[in-house]
Amino acid sequence: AQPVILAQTRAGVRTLTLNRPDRLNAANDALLLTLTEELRLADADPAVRVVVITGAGRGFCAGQDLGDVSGRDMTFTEHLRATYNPLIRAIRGLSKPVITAVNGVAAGAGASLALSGDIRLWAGSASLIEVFSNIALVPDSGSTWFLPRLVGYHRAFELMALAGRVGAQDGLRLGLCEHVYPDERFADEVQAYAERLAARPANALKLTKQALNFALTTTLDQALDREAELQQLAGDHWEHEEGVRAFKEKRAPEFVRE
Ligand code: T3D
Repeated sequence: AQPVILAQTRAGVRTLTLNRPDRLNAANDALLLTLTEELRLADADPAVRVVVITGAGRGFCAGQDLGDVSGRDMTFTEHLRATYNPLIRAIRGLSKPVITAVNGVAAGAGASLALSGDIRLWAGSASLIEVFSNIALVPDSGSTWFLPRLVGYHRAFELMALAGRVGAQDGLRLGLCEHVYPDERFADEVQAYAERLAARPANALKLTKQALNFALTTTLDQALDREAELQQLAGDHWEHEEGVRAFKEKRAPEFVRE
């Protein structure tokens, strides 16, 4: 059988490809658990500086595989806690930047996955649908947390209630992605972007991700305190010394050491 996740590393970029193209990469348990495990491995691998999650074929991820739901021996709550929730936590907690490279339609939990990246890059033919209400379910896998923070409560509610399809230009306008690239150049543009990120100071980016994630759920006072703590960890790291030395020597800093 075909592996449900394809994995390859190039120039410090680990690309994890959802690989059920004939189902628009709809997620079964094997795909969810394998992706989560691959993220854990990427986090532990010093050769990996950036992780890309993308889809094979014309879809990114059509959400839960609806062929797998009936006859399941888990409740919805148990299933979410065992599969989707650990995946989204793994992405948000990863010590390296995660790019979600949305090559096509992202629906349901696939939309949540698309939104969960630190950087979201979309192909021109990408789209996002909070499709859950079409099958009378509640948005899950973090959509209720991500989407209102991006577009506000009211737009989020409308997108969820009517399950409208957001195309790439609207996705960019609404802040659901950082960049849109033409389909024919998408894979190359994603790799080039990821390599640019991989050349940045990894320790500083890890701490930046921690600081932002903390700040999203806290007060200014607490965020200021956490910044002061994390700044110590950044300032004590060799990357900081290299950055300052490079500035004084009027050269580009070298943040990648074997
Ligand atoms: O614990 C729990 O289980 C709860 C968790 C819930 C999380 C969720 O994600 S709930 C939402 C589940 N997803 C959906 O409801 C989406 C269903 N799919 C669609 O609405 C459409 O396929 C799309 C809008 C995503 C794309 O439409 P289109 O016209 O581009 O493609 P298509 O023809 O509908 O799909 C192509 C094939 O993929 C087709 O198979 P076929 O006819 O060629 O053999 C279709 O059945 C299959 N497919 C698409 N989505 C799913 C799927 N098969 C299984 N599960 C899917 N989600």
